[in-house]
Amino acid sequence: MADIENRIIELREIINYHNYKYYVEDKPEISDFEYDKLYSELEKLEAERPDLVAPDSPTQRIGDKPLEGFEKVNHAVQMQSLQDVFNEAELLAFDERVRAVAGNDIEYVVEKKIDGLSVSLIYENGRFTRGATRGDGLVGEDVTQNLKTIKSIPMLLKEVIPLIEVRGEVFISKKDFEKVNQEQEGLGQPVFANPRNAAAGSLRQLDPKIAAARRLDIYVFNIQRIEGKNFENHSEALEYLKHLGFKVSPGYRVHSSIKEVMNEISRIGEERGELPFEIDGAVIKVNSLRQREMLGSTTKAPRWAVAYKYPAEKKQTKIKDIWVNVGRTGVLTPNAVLEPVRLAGTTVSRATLHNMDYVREKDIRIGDTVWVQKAGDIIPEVIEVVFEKRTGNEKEFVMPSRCPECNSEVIREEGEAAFRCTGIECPAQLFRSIVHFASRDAMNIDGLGPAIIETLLNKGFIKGIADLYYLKLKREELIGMERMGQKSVDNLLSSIEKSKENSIDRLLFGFGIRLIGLRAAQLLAESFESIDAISKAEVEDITRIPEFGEKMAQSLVLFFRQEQTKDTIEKLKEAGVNMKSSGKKELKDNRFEGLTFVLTGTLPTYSRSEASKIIESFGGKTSGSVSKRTDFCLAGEDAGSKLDKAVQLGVKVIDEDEFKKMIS
Ligand code: 0OX
Repeated sequence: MADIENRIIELREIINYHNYKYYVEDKPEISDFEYDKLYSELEKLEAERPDLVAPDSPTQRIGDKPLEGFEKVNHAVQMQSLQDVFNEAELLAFDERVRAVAGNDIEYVVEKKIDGLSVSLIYENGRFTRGATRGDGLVGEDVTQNLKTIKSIPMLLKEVIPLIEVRGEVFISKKDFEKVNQEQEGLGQPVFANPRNAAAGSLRQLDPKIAAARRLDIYVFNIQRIEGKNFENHSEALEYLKHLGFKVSPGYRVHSSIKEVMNEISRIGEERGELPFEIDGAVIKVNSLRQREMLGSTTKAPRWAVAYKYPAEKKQTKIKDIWVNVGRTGVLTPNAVLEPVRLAGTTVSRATLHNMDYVREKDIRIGDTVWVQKAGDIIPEVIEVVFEKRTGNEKEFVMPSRCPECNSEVIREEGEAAFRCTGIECPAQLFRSIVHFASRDAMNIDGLGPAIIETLLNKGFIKGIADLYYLKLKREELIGMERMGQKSVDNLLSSIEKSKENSIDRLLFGFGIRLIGLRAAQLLAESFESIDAISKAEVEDITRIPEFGEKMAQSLVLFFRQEQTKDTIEKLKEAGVNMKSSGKKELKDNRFEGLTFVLTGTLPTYSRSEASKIIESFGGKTSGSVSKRTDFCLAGEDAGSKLDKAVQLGVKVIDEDEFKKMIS
């Protein structure tokens, strides 16, 4: 019995040692195979003796239950932020301020500023007990379970001390970031824009198994609080953190002048691209803890430290071609295909050109040599043309008039930079269009949420909204799908079936036609007798509807002109989806169509608003002032200047009796 216990303790120590060698020092002493053997021996023994499984055993890094949410945590010591400086002059000003308070004998520590997510780790009696995100510096979130999956975070310290809280930056290496994004793509999930987002997203995963799979790492750079120990300076504290088993801020150095600091900053700037992790600057800290106390802090940031931010890296390369990407909202974005160039540690062969206005303003052409930069985020952009390198053989780029994904017409609205595809079945937009189609204000299809839609699309069950109404033919296959039992499939099919009876305003709104919102869809449904009638309407027919402007009408006409729209409507019709307005509106009397009335004075029986409603219900318009375009002035008692003006302009003046005759 005691043998098992001893062996368990021994194995934990051996495994912890090799974890340290591998994950902290990056100097493994045994092969993965040998490591795995030790690990599975420990797992086996712990399975035999569950009473001996300690929470800090190396086998317990990945908790088995996802969390419901994260608890809030009050930081005992504020997790301060850093003030930024952007150039040498600002750095010198910082040095001046420091020396004015703390004297001329100053040492600085320069660290790389890791671009990740700040966390605090608490150890009680040498054991890791709680880890939290920075949050706003005062209150963060308890992410202990996910932090435990980071192998470079020691579960047990090499020296047992009563209490220590340290601060570090959780990050993901450039290589692992690319792997994570490949995996995301494989799963049909959105990719992360940069390693920092990937690290933050992973640390905030409720399921620790997902967090564990993300290969997070940490660099520790500060002691927030400690009991029973004193240091004179920061570098001493960092050495002590190393001694405790932490992976400490890499390659930090102590400098005795701001000149040396500046050289170090330049050196880091040069090696930046080749580092295995992303940095967003360098941190300059006063080394002496006594001097730090003299300097103190503002409400947010210490006065004894600053972050030097490097300008975005940029390089010259050539644009081989410009192609167009269609986003999920249908917006067409021009992208430059580049001659590959190394930039901030990765090979860049594509860069965004944002939109057509940008391309014109900067006069960017195919064949141009351009400056490319990677700003804070990882997506590279073309920033300007090197005009000296123009040969005259460059070609201007023209936005295609048809969508490269689905061949529908591409439109650009007045005053908008974006070009958009109008295809209702455009594969690039399909997910969003179906989510909208099924949503509550549109076809209101119960049980057809984004997750199911995603699966239906991925498995090829649907290629457009009309296919939803043919899903019932694939009932058996649907039942075989992940997370879809017989009951939920039948419920879903019956909600789809039910939606066929919806009024056409829902269908119209569900099409997601640009500029046609809920109200416009209702007005259309009231003014036309069927979808067919709407699809045949001309711009002038539509602008007759009060509240409809030219742009809305054009958007509608363009939509119904598309082949994809026609096909979709045909399929919907065949499936039995309602295409007719509700009865009463079909009898609509438009005798005042195109006529404008001005009301003035008090009418014997109608109030003004009653009279206006009557006019509008017959398709007419009312206006507040008389002009040459006024057709009738409906005047009552005490009519004032409007009546005078009507007479003056020769507008026909009528009283209530005549009005009643007109509507009888
Ligand atoms: C980093 C980093 C961040 C301590 C006092 C205020 C900021 N991202 O690498 N913060 C700090 O320092 C804290 N140091 C760093 N190296």
